[in-house]
Amino acid sequence: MEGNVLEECVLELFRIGVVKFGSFTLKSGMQSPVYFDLRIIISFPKLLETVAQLMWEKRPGTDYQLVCGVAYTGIPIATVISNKQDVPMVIRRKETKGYGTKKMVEGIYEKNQECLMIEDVIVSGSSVYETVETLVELGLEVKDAVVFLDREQGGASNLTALGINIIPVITLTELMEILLKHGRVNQDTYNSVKEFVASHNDTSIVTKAKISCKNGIKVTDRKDQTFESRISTTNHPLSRRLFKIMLRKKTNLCVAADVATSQQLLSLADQLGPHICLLKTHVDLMSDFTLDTTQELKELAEKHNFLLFEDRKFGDIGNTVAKQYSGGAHKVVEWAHLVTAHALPGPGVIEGLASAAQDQERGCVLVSQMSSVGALTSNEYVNGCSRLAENHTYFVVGFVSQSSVSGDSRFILFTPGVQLEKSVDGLGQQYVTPRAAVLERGADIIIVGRGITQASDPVATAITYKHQAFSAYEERVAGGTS
Ligand code: S5P
Repeated sequence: MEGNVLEECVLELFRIGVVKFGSFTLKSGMQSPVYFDLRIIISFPKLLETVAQLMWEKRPGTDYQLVCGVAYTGIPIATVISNKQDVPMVIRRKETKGYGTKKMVEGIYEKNQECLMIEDVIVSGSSVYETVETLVELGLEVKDAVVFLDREQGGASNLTALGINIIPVITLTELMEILLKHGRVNQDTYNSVKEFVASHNDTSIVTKAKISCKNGIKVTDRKDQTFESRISTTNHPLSRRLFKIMLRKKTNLCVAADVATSQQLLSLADQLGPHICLLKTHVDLMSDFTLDTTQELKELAEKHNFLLFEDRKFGDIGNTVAKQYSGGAHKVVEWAHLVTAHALPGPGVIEGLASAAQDQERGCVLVSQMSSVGALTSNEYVNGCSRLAENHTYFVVGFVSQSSVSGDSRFILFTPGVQLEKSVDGLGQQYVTPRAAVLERGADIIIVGRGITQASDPVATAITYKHQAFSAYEERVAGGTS
């Protein structure tokens, strides 16, 4: 009986346009071939009642004293359940009101009351978790969440790992089977959704307590782990070296030596060497840069214990970047430990660079976000970079970014656009302070160019940046950001 009601309900939801096929960007930035928009159900009161009834029948417990719908679509469903079953309801606001009682939760409740969560669709499970977190902070007991549709993208296992029992009325696969069986979709559409589900099931949740949960396994967020502990989690030898250098020299400063001559570069490298973990170059800015310069640069890097980072931003097909990296006038692969690369070409750019590196200890940093005004690095692009990195940890060391694009402690985040004062230059560069870069934007390493190279006393200025950035890192791992 329930099977028929469910099938009819799914067909009706399809008829009114709740299920859409095409190309959709989800809240997380993920691109999906299917979208489930249950919001419109408020325009179909009878169908809303059926959905609410199907969800209520799935409740695992017997004595809930409250129901709570996750904003927004969970709220009207929970309202119907509350009304029909005579169970009081609470609502958790998305933002605290700036006036009145400033309450996060509306409705009357008492500590230790058991509350059933109601949500329309889960992807990672983060919306459910955020709501549960607030209710639990107020002393309510929340163990069970009924969702109408589980998109099977890791949300259920993430929530289970965080102690929430998640019960879907239907999974995306089951929904697609019903639509296929009744001829509402063809086999190709069915297959494309199945493929999507199989390849996009590794979503994650980061909790307020900074525990993140990925693939159903709890892990502490990158930002809260010490460089020391990350030495053992990363599998890239250059990341391990960088962590060790940063700890030994107490510096997470990378200087961008964007100068015009080899002499200026070598002189900066020697003066600033004791205070940096990395020296970033754009050797194509110099007219006189030769392989002799690289020899001297390598000696200075040895002498002061820092790594060399050529910011070439490789961004072509694998075959081309492999030749650009190993050949040309600069033979970058022979002297630069790290290079930057754009993720735009896809995996080929990393594989091309890695093939040219052969067995030398080399790595790349993917440009995930840029510091310039109007950068086109959308959420989808950022997520794509993370997936590329996760699949190429043998070569990708981390990301150039402006926010905490990854909670994965194996990756190092490099943040440029840093000066002692928040400001802009005349060509779209935007600056934040070293403290903001580390504490608010999640940088592990700050990249500073003109703030140091054009200072009247570059060494003294580098020391100021070094102290500010490293103490912000120490504060962060000590729990200072919460
Ligand atoms: O988004 C970015 C990425 C990079 S690598 N924004 C940046 O500014 N960079 C580089 O960082 C840029 O090419 C330059 O070498 C350095 C910033 O220099 P500054 O003088 O503005 O501090």
